[in-house]
Amino acid sequence: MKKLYIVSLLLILQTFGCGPQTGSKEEYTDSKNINSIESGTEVVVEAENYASASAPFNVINEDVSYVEMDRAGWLAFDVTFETAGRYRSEVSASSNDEATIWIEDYYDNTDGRTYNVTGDIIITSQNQFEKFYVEGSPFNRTTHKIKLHLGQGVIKIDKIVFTLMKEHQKTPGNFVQNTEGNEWKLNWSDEFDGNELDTSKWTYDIGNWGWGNNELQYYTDTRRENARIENGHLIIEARKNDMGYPWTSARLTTRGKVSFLYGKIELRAKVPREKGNWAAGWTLGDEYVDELSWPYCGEIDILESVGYEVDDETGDGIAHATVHTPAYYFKIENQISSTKEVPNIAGEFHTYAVEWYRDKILGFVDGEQYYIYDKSANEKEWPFDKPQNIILNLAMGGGWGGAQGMDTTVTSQKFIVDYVRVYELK
Ligand SMILES: [Ca+2]
Ligand SMILES: [Ca+2]
Repeated sequence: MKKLYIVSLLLILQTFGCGPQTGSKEEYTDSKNINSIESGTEVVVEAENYASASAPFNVINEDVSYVEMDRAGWLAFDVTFETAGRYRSEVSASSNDEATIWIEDYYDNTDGRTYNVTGDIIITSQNQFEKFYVEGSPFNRTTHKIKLHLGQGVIKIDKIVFTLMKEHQKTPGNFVQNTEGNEWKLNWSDEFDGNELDTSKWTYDIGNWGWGNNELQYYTDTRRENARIENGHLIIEARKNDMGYPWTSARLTTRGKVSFLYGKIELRAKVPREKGNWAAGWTLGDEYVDELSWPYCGEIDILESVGYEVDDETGDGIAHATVHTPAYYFKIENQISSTKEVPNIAGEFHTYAVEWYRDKILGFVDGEQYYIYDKSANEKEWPFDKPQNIILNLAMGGGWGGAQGMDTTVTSQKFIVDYVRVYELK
């Protein structure tokens, strides 16, 4: 899911003219260094207590104390989170012109990467402080070096408040599949029968922080309109202009319930066809807690399909298989992918699978192999001796799904999954 993050990063650079600021000569350091107060599940960061900034912005002390940013730049803070999880990131601010801000995490990371954990937040309040927020930002339990970036406009910033929405759940146990033998035997599955999603197997990833890719959708929590069981199928439905968001959708994960090591992971699915969607069935390492975890945790993309590659008339499209590891991933532009044309990928069910061995990962569509990843020399090439959890989601827009724009006539898109099965060799 992360392969085109670099595109969204470039978009950010182009749109706002601000990116990694490490070369700045203007850096100004405030004498105060008390950046955050942690109380329970709320972390309050007063803007006026910034540790450093791209320029010496004015601190104003009135009824509230705030920082007036009169030009593009950033304020930096050290912020300690006591609980790992998904947070609401809320900024109290005002602006007389529409100011655009975003929050960068781990700005001094050794990989030289930019972690955008909010996406754009537009500040439209005139003359008085109001609260603007996005939800779902992932933060590990540690001290984070964050920057609040102002891309454009003039803004008054009082504070940032991070509120815990969902604590990070460790996965209690995992299925280890045998990899020696002649025949695949079923070990775990969800056939999506019955009337309700089986919550002993799945949980919801929630929020609209952009998911590392500037995506448009808000992933909802336990909402039938976005994720439901119908006629033996899981329906993930993206809905336009819903609940006050441009799009709502759902992202289901087995993280916190069950995870898997080795074996064959198979899903049977139909993807949506219109321009702008990005459907995926994939796995992510259990060690993922926040954006710094990736790609060290490893990722295996079993099926990815983007709507602009699907023919409107025939429904023909393209399946993508990829793995991401510390040695091979998008940022260094060497991730190892393969594609396969799939007839009527949107109109008919097809079966997508990976076979995950101790030294290689193979990808299949309808039983035909089209992908191999066989680099297992060291931990950087092969983070795949640790459990991965399964994720099913339908994104809208973003660096890849939205790369050719959105079909503006579409108000609903459905990713339909018949089953997910995990097998081992016997
Ligand atoms: Ca303040
Ligand atoms: Ca089924």
